[in-house]
Amino acid sequence: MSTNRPAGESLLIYPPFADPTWPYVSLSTLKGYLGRCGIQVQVRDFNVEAFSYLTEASTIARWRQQLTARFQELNGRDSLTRSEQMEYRRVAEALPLFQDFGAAVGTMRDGESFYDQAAYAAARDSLEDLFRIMEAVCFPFRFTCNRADHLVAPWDFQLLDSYIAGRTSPLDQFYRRQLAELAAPRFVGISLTFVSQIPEAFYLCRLFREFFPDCFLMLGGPCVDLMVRHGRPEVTARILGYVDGITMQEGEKTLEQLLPLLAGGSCPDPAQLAATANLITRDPVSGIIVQGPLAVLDLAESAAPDYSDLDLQRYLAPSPMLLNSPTRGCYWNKCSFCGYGFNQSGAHAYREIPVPQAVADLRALQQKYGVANFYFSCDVLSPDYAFRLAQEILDTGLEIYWSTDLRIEAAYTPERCRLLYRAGLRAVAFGVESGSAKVLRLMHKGVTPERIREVNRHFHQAGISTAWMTFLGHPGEGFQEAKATLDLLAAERKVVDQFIVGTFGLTPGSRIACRPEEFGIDSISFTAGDVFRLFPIHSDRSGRINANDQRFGQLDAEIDDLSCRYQLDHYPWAGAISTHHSFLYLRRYGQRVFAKAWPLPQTKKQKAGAGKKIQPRFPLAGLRRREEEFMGHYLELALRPDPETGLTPLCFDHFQAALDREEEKDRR
Ligand code: B12
Ligand code: SF4
Repeated sequence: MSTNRPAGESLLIYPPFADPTWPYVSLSTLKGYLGRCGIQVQVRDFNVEAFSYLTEASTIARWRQQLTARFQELNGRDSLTRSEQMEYRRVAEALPLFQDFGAAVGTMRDGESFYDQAAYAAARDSLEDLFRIMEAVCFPFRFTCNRADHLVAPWDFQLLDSYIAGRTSPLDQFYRRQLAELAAPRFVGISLTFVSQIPEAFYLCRLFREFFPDCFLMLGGPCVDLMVRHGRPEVTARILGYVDGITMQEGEKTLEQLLPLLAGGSCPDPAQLAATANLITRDPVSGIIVQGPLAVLDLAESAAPDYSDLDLQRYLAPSPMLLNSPTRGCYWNKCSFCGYGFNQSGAHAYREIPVPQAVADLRALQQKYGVANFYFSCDVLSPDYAFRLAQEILDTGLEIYWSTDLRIEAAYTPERCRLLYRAGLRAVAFGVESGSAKVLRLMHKGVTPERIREVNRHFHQAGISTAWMTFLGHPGEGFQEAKATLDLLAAERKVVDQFIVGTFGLTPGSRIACRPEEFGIDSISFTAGDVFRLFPIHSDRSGRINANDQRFGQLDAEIDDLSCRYQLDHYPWAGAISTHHSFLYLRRYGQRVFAKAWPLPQTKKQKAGAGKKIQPRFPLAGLRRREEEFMGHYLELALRPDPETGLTPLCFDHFQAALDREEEKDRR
């Protein structure tokens, strides 16, 4: 940290890769609050700006040239190393996918073609093709709207350093262009919300440090909070090698206290930093890492999010929809598998923005940005709060449409659900989790299958689209219990408008992770590369279904049977739960729009290879098979815990060594 700071702007940056269909809420929420305190900050959504760069004709032309050259080079060889084989297949498969991506973006933003299901599906497929091209360009890294990872190794500092030093990011040029145009900022805060933002967040930290060595650089957001809270002991110090400070939990009080300390180019006394709420810094003299006192925001002090720095037309949707968080935390906070938000700290309890203030915020957002659609971006609303909010919306004549997550509660009677509908609620997502009474008890979910069925019907019959989020494999779940979930879904199919059947994943900080023995979990381990401890691996003796169980196939078949009756998709597309696109489709075509298959997209892609046939010298199907076999064997070894360290060996280095051994074998 330098003692000579520029007196420029304070920037808050939202990095790729995340959903480009609407602006995320965290930084605009901070800007709204700080504005109320008289502190100016500028928000930049690099995620959506990057999407424009990625679909620009010049970017695509450059990549096409690059991949064509690479293909010719590899295709001219007599043999390829194992890694080259993997790259070659991706390059050869990507070359025919070049097309006019601007047209796909145009469809997503167009008020007519967006709602043409076949045109929409074609545009969505085009954008997925773009990600496949990026996978070839950036091999061995992969990117989508909610993924940015290595072929197999989790992000650790070694992998991050090599990604950054190799200037591997597909956005390197874009970032350099943006940073070159900036006047030296005095403060840059980067939000690390999702795992899929890890590489670009750290990439940006390094670039900002290179361009503006004197600015105060900081990371905040739920993902970095998780990394520091659960990561290996050295993680905090290593992150502080990238930035001057890390904000844990909420950022309002941190920035309210920190930014005035940086005003006018002054350099804060380390003692002042150490006393700043929720802030982690390193004392420059002693090198000791210090954390400021915990601060929890009283939501009566909050302000409406301020989206004024963002160009809402830029997002991938025909009309804007805004996120707003009238509550924080969860009033239930008992579910066994959940480490949601920051509830586990105990200090971050369920809080609500007073109803009149929340409705005034919504009205202000509607007037300022001309939006009708809102997503209430919260863990949950309590029923009482939801009813009061709905009544206030009606009483004050606010005309909005909204979507949110709610808990299944007896309070949601038919009459109350009709009230919510009249107040604009059009889509709700429930954490149903299981259809088995036994598993729901194990989960401490506080609901029964009967209650789920009843409450869901009340919402559905009121005209509100209902989405069920379920998963299989909770510790203690056997075949019968897993089947009960699918049976419940099948039985209620006519009144369930969207669903997802996920697989249990152990969440750091959850009750199961903290008290594994209570749930029959034998051991919890991590891969050697997972220094942030984001992906615990567990083994249990509780009769859980596993892939070797023949009945597993039966469950898969049931899921397939259910899914083919719906039009489901992954984030952020129409068909996924709680996405902007899904909400627009639900509003246009009604509750059941995803409860039937859509027409197939017309194949109107303009293939790049047109006229120029690509003739792979090495058979692509054979290469795919070899890669799958290699990965299968590799992962079997790489995910086996070492009895001494308790870690499984998977990490970037270990994978590279396995590749080298394979190449050695091939040479012999
Ligand atoms: C609503 C929600 C969603 C919505 C909307 C998300 C969207 N638009 O992209 C939906 C349902 C679509 C969703 C989906 C997913 N979500 Co979600 N979601 C949430 C939830 C419940 C609320 C988010 C919110 O609005 N909070 C309110 C705002 C004001 O708080 P905030 O964002 O945390 O910001 C505050 C602080 O973090 C801090 N801060 C943030 N950035 C910065 C930066 C600086 C510089 C500073 C100083 C401070 C600071 O200050 C802010 C104000 O106090 C959170 C849990 C939670 N309680 O936060 C999970 C959460 C964000 N989701 C999570 C996940 C994993 C996902 C999914 C990947 C799930 C999946 N497997 O598919 C998807 C990915 C979607 C995507 N975008 O790609 C994780 C993210 C962490 C992680 N492990 O990656 C969270 C934290 C839940 C968890 N603990 O696991 N999600
Ligand atoms: S799963 Fe939902 S209801 Fe359960 S504790 Fe987590 S946020 Fe609350």
